[in-house]
Amino acid sequence: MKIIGFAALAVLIAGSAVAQQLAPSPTLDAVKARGHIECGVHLGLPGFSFANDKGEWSGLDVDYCKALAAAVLGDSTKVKYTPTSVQQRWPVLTSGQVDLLARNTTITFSRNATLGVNFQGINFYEGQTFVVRTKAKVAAVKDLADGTICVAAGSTEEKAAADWFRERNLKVTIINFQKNDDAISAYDQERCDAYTAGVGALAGQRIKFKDPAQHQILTEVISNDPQGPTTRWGDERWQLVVRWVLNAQIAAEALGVTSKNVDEMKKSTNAEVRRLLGVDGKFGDMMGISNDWAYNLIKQVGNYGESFERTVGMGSVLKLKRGQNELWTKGGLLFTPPFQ
Ligand SMILES: N[C@@H](CCC(=O)N[C@@H](CS)C(=O)NCC(=O)O)C(=O)O
Repeated sequence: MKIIGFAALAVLIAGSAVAQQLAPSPTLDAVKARGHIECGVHLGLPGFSFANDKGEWSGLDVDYCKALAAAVLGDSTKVKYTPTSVQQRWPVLTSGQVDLLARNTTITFSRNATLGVNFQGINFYEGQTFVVRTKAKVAAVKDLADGTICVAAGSTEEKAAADWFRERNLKVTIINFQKNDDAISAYDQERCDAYTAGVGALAGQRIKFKDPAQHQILTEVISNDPQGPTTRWGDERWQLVVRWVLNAQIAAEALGVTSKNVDEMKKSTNAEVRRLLGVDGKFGDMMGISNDWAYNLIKQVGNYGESFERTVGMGSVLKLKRGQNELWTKGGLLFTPPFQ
């Protein structure tokens, strides 16, 4: 009995030692070796991922890439941005050309099940709507029946618009464009009665119209489009890092940790704040990165709320309200699992 007891104990000890070994992560190794993150972003969507004329990228998704670089490499500037279209984004990710996508990408069942990609959380709750010409007197989506709608081919918006009109037995002509900018200019040249995209995306796209004042974004929303960082299948430890960097951005806001007070917060007595900032526990070690990972991203990029305000919120040209993208404690949907 005693011998079996010892044997069982030995197995247990060996088992826990194995559990503490880091699973291999070819992506994380490659990122560390090359010294920067390869981030797949949007072709150019103000507020989300947009390069100015100096080639400097900014936006909510770009901030996520920067946060990941700060967490993994200690420096938020160590990112190379690869613009990807609606169609190219999948092969660019699965071929290994980028380490992840952070570009207005909706989580859907069939993408998850068939494209070899995984979604690591939600950094923007988007909802689809339509932009129409003010002179057209379209008040509701149903008023577009018998009309023509321009949309980017291969987007969730293309499918959701078709579903919406079909379910209501309403006829509509949907024209899809391989290049989204062509869809926008076709609408702008009055070849379509409406252009459809997410509310947040449209707030950014609107800037591209010849005369933005002539257009109106409908308030009716026809879909839920949760979007977030996307990885390819395999390399679970890289997926872990991508997922928890997003969680850290959101948890920092929930815990009141900002880029301004993060040094002060290291003295906090709150157990979760202490673990998040690497004062207690070794959460970085568990992922194979520095224990300062979350401290670095908060210090250099800020928490989720700071990013939101600066890129798409009231401090930006888009002026989006937090809405669903607010913490659950303030009536929104943002929530993270505990840092425990
Ligand atoms: N949520 C959509 C977004 C797709 C998307 O990026 N659509 C448009 C509007 S925001 C776009 O600008 N595409 C850029 C392009 O490929 O030209 C999806 O995941 O399919």
